[in-house]
Order: sequence, then structure tokens, then C-alpha cells
Amino acid sequence: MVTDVQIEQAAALLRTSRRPCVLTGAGVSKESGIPTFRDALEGLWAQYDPSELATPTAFERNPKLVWDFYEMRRERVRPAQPNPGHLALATLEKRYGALPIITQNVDDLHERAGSTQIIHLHGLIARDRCSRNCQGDPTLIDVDALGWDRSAGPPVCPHCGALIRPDVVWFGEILPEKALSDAIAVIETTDLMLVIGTSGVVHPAARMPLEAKRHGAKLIEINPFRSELTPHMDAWLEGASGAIMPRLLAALEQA
Ligand code: BV8
Ligand code: ZN
Repeated sequence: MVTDVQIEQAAALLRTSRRPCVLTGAGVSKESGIPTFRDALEGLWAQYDPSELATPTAFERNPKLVWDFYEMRRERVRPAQPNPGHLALATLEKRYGALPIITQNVDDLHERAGSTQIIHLHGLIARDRCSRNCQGDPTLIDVDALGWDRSAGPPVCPHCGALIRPDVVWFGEILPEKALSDAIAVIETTDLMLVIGTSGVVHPAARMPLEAKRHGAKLIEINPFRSELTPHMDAWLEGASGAIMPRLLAALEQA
């Protein structure tokens, strides 16, 4: 259990920070009912490994299977609500006047919690695009306006006829240029990064805390379990973000 002393120590680090930032992973959305990538998939999806579905090859080989995988996940994301971890980050932004959040998550819960400086490294699951980006990168398509049979797998682009796909970054695909350059700009100037709810396995996101540290930033991790990044941390608050973040915020307010 994280002690008040550990919370106070992390708060003391945060108090000295002038340009804090955050890196979040699937763990911050877990308490909103969205399973993390590492969680076993349920039901008919239990037989699949997400990283084998989230690839261009899988989509070429079986577009309907991959499309249905995303439809199932969108159904989980739609009703999800921001949890106290997301809300505490939005409050922290108001306190600092700025709090860039570099997120690996493809849900919009940081936005809905009220955070305004969000960098989506891996895209957004609620958006769809032409798989050829025929009108420019990205060629976003509102599939609801296409009036097609959702159970028949992905619709085709009204401009060029190519398959439509979720606007997310699959394994083996490069990250969106703007998101990457925005993240690098944050990493090169931050003096403290909160690393919340990420296993630190997926690259290049996993290298970002180490880059920030190389530029002199302090690192604080919030995660109920050890991650690949824990050994590099200045502090590891062992717990769920929805429980720890409000305690950290309360400790900050006390100063
Ligand atoms: C690229 C969108 C190159 C899709 C995602 C070997 C070494 C290094 C790299 C590689 C390698 N082999 C392959 C690669 C590259 C690969 C990669 O990193 N693979 C990994 C598996 C080794 N990376 C890529 O392919 C990237 N692209 O490298 O391009 C390139 C260069 C030139 C030209 C062409 C290509 C693209 C990666 C993006 C993949 N897309 N998402 C979708 O969502 O469907 S990543 C996907 O997995 C998620 O978005 C998420 O980001 C990621 C899972 O990571 P986490 O967010 O950390 O989630 P995870 O489940 O792992 O962990 C959850 C954590 O939360 C846990 O630690 C848990 O303890 C904690 N937790 C649980 N509950 C809570 C909690 N924390 C707080 N509170 C709680 N309540
Ligand atoms: Zn097109």
C-alpha cells in the first residue's frame, strides 16, 4: 500500500516542477471499464492476441475480423466515463496552467475529463479513415453517414473505393508525424514526467520516459505492478491511478 510519506515525497517532487508532463497507457482507462492490452480478451475474442489483430497484415488478410474487433472495442469505449485518475490530471492542468499528456490510449477519456493538451501517439479508435488516405493524411470518413450494413465488415471509401479502417496506429506502422514531433518537443523541455498505467513494452512510447530523464527530468510512476520502466523511476507509487492520483493532488493542495 502506498504510504502518506511516499505520496508526500512525490508531491514534493511535483511542487519543484515548472514544466510537468504525463505519459499514460491503458492502465489509466482500466477503472473506466476499458480492459488494458495485457488483459485477456473475453468471449469469442479470447482466442486472439490483440497484437496479432492490430496489424496491417491482419486487416489485409481478414478485414471483417479486424473491423469487428474494433467495433467490439468501440462499444466498450462509448459508454465509458473518465475515472478519478483522468479527472485528477485535468485538475492538475488547471493548477499548472499547462500539463501536456502524451497518451498511448486510443480512447477520448482524457478529453472528456477536461484535459486540453493531449498527444495521441496511437490515434483514436472512434475515428475512421480511408486506408489509402486518398484525400491526404488522414482522410477521415464519417462511416455513420455512409449508411452501410455494419455487420458486413468495413465499408469502402466513397472517394476511392479502398477499405475504410480505424484511425489507429497498428504494430509495424509509424506513428503520426505531428504526434511524434509534439511528444518530442514536450520530452525535451519537461522537468518531471508522470508515467501512469503503462507496461513500458510498446515502442517508441516506452523510450519516452528514458529520453525525458536524459534531458534531466524526474520520473514518477503510478502503476499497481512493476513495469519495464520501474527501474528507471525516481518514485514508483504502487497502486491504481484512480486511487493514487487524487491523493497526490490532495497532498499538493496542502502545501
Ligand atoms: C513502430 C493502437 C516502426 C492500436 C497500439 C522490439 C523492440 C522494440 C520495438 C519493437 C520490437 N518488435 C516490434 C517493435 C515495434 C512495435 C513494438 O513496440 N512492439 C512491442 C510489442 C515489442 N512498435 C510498433 O510497431 C510501433 N511502430 O515501431 O514503427 C516503424 C519504423 C519505420 C517504418 C515502419 C515502422 C507502433 C506501436 C503502436 C501499436 N498500437 N495501439 C489499438 O489500440 O488497437 S499499442 C497498444 O498496446 C495500446 O495502444 C497500448 O499503447 C499498448 C499497450 O501498452 P500499454 O498502454 O502500456 O498497456 P498494457 O496493457 O501493456 O499495460 C497496462 C499497464 O497498466 C500495466 O502495466 C498494468 O500494470 C497497468 N495498470 C492496470 N490497471 C491499472 C494500471 N495502472 C494504473 N492504474 C490502474 N488501475
Ligand atoms: Zn479513399
